[in-house]
Amino acid sequence: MSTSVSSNREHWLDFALHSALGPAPTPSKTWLSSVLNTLKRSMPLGRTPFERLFDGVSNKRIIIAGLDAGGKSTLLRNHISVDKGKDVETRIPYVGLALENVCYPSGVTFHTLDVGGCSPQSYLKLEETVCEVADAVVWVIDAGDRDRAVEAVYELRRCVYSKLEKWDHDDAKTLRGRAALVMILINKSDAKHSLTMRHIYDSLANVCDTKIIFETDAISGKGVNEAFSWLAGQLRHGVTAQSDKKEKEKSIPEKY
Ligand SMILES: Nc1nc2c(ncn2[C@@H]2O[C@H](COP(=O)(O)OP(=O)(O)OP(=O)(O)O)[C@@H](O)[C@H]2O)c(=O)[nH]1
Ligand SMILES: [Mg+2]
Repeated sequence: MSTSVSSNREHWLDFALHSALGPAPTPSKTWLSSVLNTLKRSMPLGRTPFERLFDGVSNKRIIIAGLDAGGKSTLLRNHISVDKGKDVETRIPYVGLALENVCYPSGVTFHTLDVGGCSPQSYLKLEETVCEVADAVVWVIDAGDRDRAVEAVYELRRCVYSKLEKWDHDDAKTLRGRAALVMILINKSDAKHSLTMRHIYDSLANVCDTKIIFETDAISGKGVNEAFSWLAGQLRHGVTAQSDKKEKEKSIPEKY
């Protein structure tokens, strides 16, 4: 894990986090599991094309977050799962936060997280902390739900970027925001009159680069591999979205 739990965090929060996410992913220790992993690596046919995108990435925790009905579970079950959804583990820890998880043998784990609604203050803090301890946050926005676009962007800013927003007046160290690496998916791009990258980029103009935004359709799979291939590349090379200045800006259509 790239980010350690801050020392001044309240004890209940550490406990809730452990309960929600389990221990941080670690490499397999037994000789048998390492032999099996080696065998699995040398037999790539048994793995899905999606899993192969993450070759060379190990022990990373990726949170797939966003408002309800954005398509997080669909992404997890249709694309990330290696066993048609049978390997999706649903965990409802005592805090009541429902998380679905998929874990690859490499230690790359994906967790979905529902954000927003009328959650009590303690949940908001937990959501922010989950984003903070993740190696990457994939924020899913429902492109077909224009009515909640403002809420989706508000929650994204709160959960992922609120430290960044303090930066102008505060401390340069917080420039990267709360999460180490962020990718925004505008999912359901197949929906009629859907939101586009331009809408979201305009709402986030001061806090993110265009290159972290992708349009996806989790049902047909359009755009999904492209987006996660970018994410895997960032994780593989240890580059954070905000610090990689050399990458060319993605061009966004002017009109929407
Ligand atoms: N048209 C279209 N529908 C989608 C897409 N992705 C998901 N859906 C549908 O949207 C609905 C909600 O998807 P879920 O995957 O359950 O969304 P979620 O974010 O997990 O929702 P919660 O678990 O309620 O937070 C389902 O009926 C999906 O079939 C997409 O890209 N296009
Ligand atoms: Mg779901």
